[in-house]
Amino acid sequence: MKKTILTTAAVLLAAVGGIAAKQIDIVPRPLFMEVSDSEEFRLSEPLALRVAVSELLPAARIFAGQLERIVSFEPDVVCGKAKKGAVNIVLDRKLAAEEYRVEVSGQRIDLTAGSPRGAFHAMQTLRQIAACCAGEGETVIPALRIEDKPFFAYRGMMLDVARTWVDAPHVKRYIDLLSYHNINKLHLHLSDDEGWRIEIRSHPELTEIGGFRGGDSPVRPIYGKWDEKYGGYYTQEQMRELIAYAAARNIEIIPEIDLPGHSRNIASVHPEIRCNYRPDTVSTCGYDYRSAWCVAREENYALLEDILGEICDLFPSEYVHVGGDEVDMSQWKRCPDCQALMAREGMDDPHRLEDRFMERMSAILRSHGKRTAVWNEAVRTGNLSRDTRVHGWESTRACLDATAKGYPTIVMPGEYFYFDMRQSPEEAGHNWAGIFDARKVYSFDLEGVGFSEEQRRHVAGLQGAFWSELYSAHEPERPDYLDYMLYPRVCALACLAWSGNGDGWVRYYEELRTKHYPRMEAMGIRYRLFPPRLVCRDGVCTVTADDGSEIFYVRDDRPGEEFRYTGPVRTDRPHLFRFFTRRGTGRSPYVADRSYYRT
Ligand code: TNX
Repeated sequence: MKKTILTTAAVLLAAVGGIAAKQIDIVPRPLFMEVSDSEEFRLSEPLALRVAVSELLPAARIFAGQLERIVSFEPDVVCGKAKKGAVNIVLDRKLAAEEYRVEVSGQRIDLTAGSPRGAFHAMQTLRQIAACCAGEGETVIPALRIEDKPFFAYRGMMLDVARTWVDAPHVKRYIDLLSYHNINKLHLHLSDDEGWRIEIRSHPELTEIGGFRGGDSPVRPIYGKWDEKYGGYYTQEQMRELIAYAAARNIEIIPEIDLPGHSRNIASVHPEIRCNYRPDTVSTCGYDYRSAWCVAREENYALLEDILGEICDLFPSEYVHVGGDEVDMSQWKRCPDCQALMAREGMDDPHRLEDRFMERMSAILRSHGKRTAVWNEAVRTGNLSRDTRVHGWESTRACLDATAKGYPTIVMPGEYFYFDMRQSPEEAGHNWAGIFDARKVYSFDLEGVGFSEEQRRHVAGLQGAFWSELYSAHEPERPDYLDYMLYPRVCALACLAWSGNGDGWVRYYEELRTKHYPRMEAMGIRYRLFPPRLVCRDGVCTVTADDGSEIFYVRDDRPGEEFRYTGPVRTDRPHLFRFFTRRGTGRSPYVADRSYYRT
């Protein structure tokens, strides 16, 4: 996880060509950076971004739009040979896929990358350089050389759009923000017990009915949405657009259809896919809560072929995720058909049924030219083929187990990377995997938690997750819930996955406060602040804010009133004090955090 930084990237420049000294800060810090004050390049009109191949056009156009906001004119984007006076973007296949170089001289700027994905990073680095060098008048960039590449090829985030519906414009914003953080995979959890979110043209009922719960839907209401029919879904057309939108920002969307458990939604629409027995529904007011596909029912595989066939055609990703988590096997134990199948095949454990089911999913995916990704439970027996990619979520132990068995593994244990967990005991969120903030995310160390060198070779990357059960419940009172849960935890994950945590927390925390907070504020991200720090001695507490901002408090004996904190408080008061900080931008005031602390 540690990486050598050859040269400090934050270089304080001497006055360049009469311009005041500027500091060039690239986040995350590149592997190598050298700045020279001998020459400079002016970003002045007219300016061309010259791309060597047309594949680079979409990302170059996005970059041109970003530059316009910095230099106040829009550069032309053209396809053609590198030239003097231009920003040239070329590919050099000798570099690794996401490896890139930025070279600025007095005559030209050259961005060189191993693939369009690397070129995207080169452009984003130049965007950051331009932003650092911008001021009154022309933007002047000193001669420099940067070499960079990421630590992990897979740097992901999972978003659960099944429990809480997140529409396409919001997913685009989510992609924009992730892309700024060099996250390159978006794992979309498209189906679960509570929702089916992707159109399947051969079975329109899956979304027309299963995309909505409550009201007259056969799918029960849940998660704060009790009184309304609630939901939505992406048409294939919309999803194609999202895929292209993400790809232009170097993000690959990896779809997940969660099987054979977590399937109550599709089972409510197609009850015949369930096991062959009548469940007792008296205690559940007539609702059939069974959530697993019957493994023995042959017709199920035709429906699954229809679904996965369309998913494979729609998504260009190499992998399709088919779930495999938290299967309630008691349904298979009660099913005469599943039992007969087990007896016929000499299986003594229902986990073999899951193996069987997953093997058939893999066969479908393979026939469509795809590879299989699953949650860690699916490889507990170790029977699935070793080209299956495992998402280790339950614990660090589960990730250790998957890598020990030789599976390529995405490391995302809940206790470090589940951003639906609460960030302090007083705040909103789940806590089954722990209570943690960005500091813990940043501290993750493969070696430190016990991965051997051999196991580390099987780690394909890191991923954070946001599960959305609580989102729909919190959304009405807190529309910024998603930002608040994700940021700055995503910043810490992104840093970890791109350049490691070798700097240590103290330095990274400084970077967060001085660089990421203002950046996120400018981007309109409603990030969480660390709660005020409370230091109590001899019954007197002093409170300080993470970013030096003002502190407010409420008292339980005077509800509805907010007070400005001005000095120490005594702990022997009969009241409960709750302290919080608040950040506002001039344009759009918002409360970034209301983390309560008791004295
Ligand atoms: C576990 S992670 C789940 C999800 C929940 C999540 C809540 C996984 C594969 N299953 O169904 O939403 O915990 O943190």
